[in-house]
Amino acid sequence: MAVTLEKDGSIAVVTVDSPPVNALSRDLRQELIDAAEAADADPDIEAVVLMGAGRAFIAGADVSEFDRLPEPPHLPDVVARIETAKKPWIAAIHGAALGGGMEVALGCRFRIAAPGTRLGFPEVALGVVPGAGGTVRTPRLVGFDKAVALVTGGKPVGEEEAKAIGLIDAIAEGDLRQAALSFARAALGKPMPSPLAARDVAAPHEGFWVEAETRLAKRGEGAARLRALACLKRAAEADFAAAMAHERATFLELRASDEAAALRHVFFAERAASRPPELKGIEPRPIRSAGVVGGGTMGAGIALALRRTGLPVVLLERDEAAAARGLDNFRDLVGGMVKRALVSEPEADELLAGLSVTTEIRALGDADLVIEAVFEEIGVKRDVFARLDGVCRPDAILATNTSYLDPRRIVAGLGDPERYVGLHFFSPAHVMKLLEIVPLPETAPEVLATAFALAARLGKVPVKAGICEGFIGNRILKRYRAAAEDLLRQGAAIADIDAAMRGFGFRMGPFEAQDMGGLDIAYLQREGARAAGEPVLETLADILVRVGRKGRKTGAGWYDYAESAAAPTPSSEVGELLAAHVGGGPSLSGEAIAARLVSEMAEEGAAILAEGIAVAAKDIDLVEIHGYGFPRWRGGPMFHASRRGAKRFADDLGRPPSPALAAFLSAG
Ligand code: T1G
Repeated sequence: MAVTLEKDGSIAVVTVDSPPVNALSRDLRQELIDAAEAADADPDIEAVVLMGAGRAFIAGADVSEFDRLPEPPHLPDVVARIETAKKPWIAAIHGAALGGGMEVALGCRFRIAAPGTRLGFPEVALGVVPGAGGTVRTPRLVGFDKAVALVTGGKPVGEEEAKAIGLIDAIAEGDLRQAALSFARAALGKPMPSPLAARDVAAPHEGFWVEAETRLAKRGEGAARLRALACLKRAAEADFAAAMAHERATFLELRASDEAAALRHVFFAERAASRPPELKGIEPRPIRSAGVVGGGTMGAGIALALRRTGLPVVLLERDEAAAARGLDNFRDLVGGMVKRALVSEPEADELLAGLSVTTEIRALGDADLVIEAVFEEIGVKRDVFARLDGVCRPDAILATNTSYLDPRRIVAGLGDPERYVGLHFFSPAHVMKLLEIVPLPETAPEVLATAFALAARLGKVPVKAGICEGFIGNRILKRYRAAAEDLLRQGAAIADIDAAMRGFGFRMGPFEAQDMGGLDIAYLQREGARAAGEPVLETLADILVRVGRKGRKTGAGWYDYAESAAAPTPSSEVGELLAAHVGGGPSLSGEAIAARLVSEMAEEGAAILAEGIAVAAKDIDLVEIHGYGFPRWRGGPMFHASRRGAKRFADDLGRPPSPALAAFLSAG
């Protein structure tokens, strides 16, 4: 039994206990209805307090049921049964009341929440809309302005804000159960508010919906947000029953959509990635202090990411001038967060107070973890680790932030190999969620477990990557860029390729992204490899860098960035520079361009999977979504490929897929 009913005097306490988060599975929905029947049938019961056991009140519908047809009792019926119960129900909320959990709470006559509770409607993040009255009851409680923000924004609110907007009636002081029992007893002595279904709602001002729709359309993140707005609009125009019917039809339609399937795929992939099965039961080491070597953009970003978790950080640079620059870099990043109101001034002061910048490596002697983020050159990195070995505690974990070098070469022949690990952050490191964790063959399991625990503490999405050039993300990026240049060679225009990828859902296309980051970074890597005797093909980007076209920072890259121009402009110089290399191939539509480039990414992903560099296809999807801007609502290149299926791949690629990709596609 996941739902129990016990009595405290004349108040029934109905407790939902379905670990891990009381998701509203079919059985749980039936047991809630049974509890409402039992409470109504018991003449001694005057009111019902509804609580959740464990970490959350109710986390929402059971998302794992969404790949199957909906089974009765359906959640709207459960909510209606609670709402029409003879005895008033009081939702006693802790942890989280999200989606269907919030909708159940809206079916209750009152809502009381404990401090630290998150309440809201994350459905749009799953590609659906609330499906059990969220878009119809919420405006009746908090008005349309707040309801639109809650439902289309998808971001939960805390108990203070929930109380302020009227989503809850009270914040529990002390023990939630006792507070709810007292609240229930007090409520019985007062006039009972009408159920939300019976309340009218004032329509919003003229122009409200157009403004909201314009704002949401700019986000361009799939269809769910705009469809949720349409449900709220219906709730303003139609009666309760008609609005509920519209909402339910929209929910059922979206629940079956590719976008919702993609977002569910990512939802579960993120959770699986944070808990690799091979680390189950392995205790991470405690991290109470950290060091970062290198105060450049990456090092300062990593230091800030660590500081934001409250860790004291020692930032080491080679000399006073570099140390001063490192501190300035850190200050600039913190200042940027203050400007964006992500941290307050006092928090900014605290972030700075916990950072000490030094040129003395022995200052790292007591750090539990040290992350190297110096210049991407093997000799420079080896020197850093040789020195760290001499001063750090034997149980300190030493990590390299290298983005494509082989960590084994960096630390070969140095100290205890079990303590090294690759932690590849993405710039800006205090913002980007992806963290590629690259174990060496000798990395100790608890060192790896500590890396994953650190990722969770940093709020990052960790993905374990094997060792190859570029690990997972940069290896696919290299393939993506080469494929984009191939399309150039075949005659496609730079601006058309970028537009096609923005149309697919990327914030930027491959060429504008290179201009943003700088063409010279990859160019230097290629030149380094060529100098080391590796057979590295000439790229079209090489031609541009050699004439100084390094991107935005030089005012010219794949595009021209004239001061006067409002936006980057296609460059005639680039046309001349590349004229000898681009031919008049068949022109491709935007869809065909996107299909081609995403397929090339998927083909590289299939090779990465076949080589064991990635443990699972879903990990590759997480890397692309959280590290490279692949649209989340497309699910990632591997998910997208598996949904497109093998038969369309020959067309997309313009050639038969590789054996690895064909094998991946046939595995289904
Ligand atoms: N359904 C199924 N499983 C879920 C789940 C859910 N809603 N939420 C979490 N899990 C699993 C998760 O996969 C993981 O499994 C474990 O629980 C712990 O999750 C009709 C249509 C509540 C804030 O979107 O935000 O209601 O990996 O690691 O960090 O209108 O879980 O252990 O096997 O995230 O403590 C709307 C999603 C659904 C909330 C807790 N609800 N969940 O965080 O644990 S749609 C949501 C969360 C809906 C209605 C609509 C978080 C949490 P495993 P976790 P956590």
